[in-house]
Amino acid sequence: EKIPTLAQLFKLAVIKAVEKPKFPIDSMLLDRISLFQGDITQLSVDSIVNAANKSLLGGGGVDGAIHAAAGKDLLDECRGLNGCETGESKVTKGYRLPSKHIIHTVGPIYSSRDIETKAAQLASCYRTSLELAAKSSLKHIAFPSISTGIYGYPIKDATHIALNEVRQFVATEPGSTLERVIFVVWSNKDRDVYQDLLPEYFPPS
Ligand code: AR6
Repeated sequence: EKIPTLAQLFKLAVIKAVEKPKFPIDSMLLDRISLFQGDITQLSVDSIVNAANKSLLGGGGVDGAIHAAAGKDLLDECRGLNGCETGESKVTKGYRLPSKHIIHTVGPIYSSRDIETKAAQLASCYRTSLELAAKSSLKHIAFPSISTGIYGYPIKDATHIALNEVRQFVATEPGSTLERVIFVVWSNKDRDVYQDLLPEYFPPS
């Protein structure tokens, strides 16, 4: 099966998710990587990642948006998961979201002390989410910028970690079902950071 181009994928996603797209779509692509600016809850893909907290029972930011869009059944399933450690990930169904699954991961709360531990935990969020998606035979995974909102991780540092982990995974798991990894940014500032750093990790061929 031919992998759709980025433009095709997002045209599809937007058409499926909303009648009239209300946000600009800014994307770039190298074979299996996309950058998407907009609301992650509007995407129609195999899995989206939730930047959750250890309780997995909802919160603000993207977590709040995902729970609001997915509905109460998501909270019910999350209650049965017994929380999640920092750097770990757990999967649920997508319920009322256009996407089929949600991979809940718990990023570190940033502090300038013990940066190495925070960096390892953030890398682990990306790695365990990718592993879970592959293990669940999912074709797409869409990541928000984990820990860079309420949890305060500096966007540039976090983006280096995100891109590095995804590159490692994509490069070393050729047999995985994952066809596409989508980085989702909300703000223009975060989009600019990703656009600057993406070519370092995924150089155009
Ligand atoms: N779509 C895409 N990205 C979004 C959306 C959205 N709908 N909403 C926000 N973002 P944050 P964290 C971006 O704070 O830093 C919750 O209370 C946002 O601009 O959601 O990991 C949890 O329960 C930022 O770039 O997650 C935890 O307690 C990124 O998503 C805590 O926040 C992540 O920001 C987790 O904090």
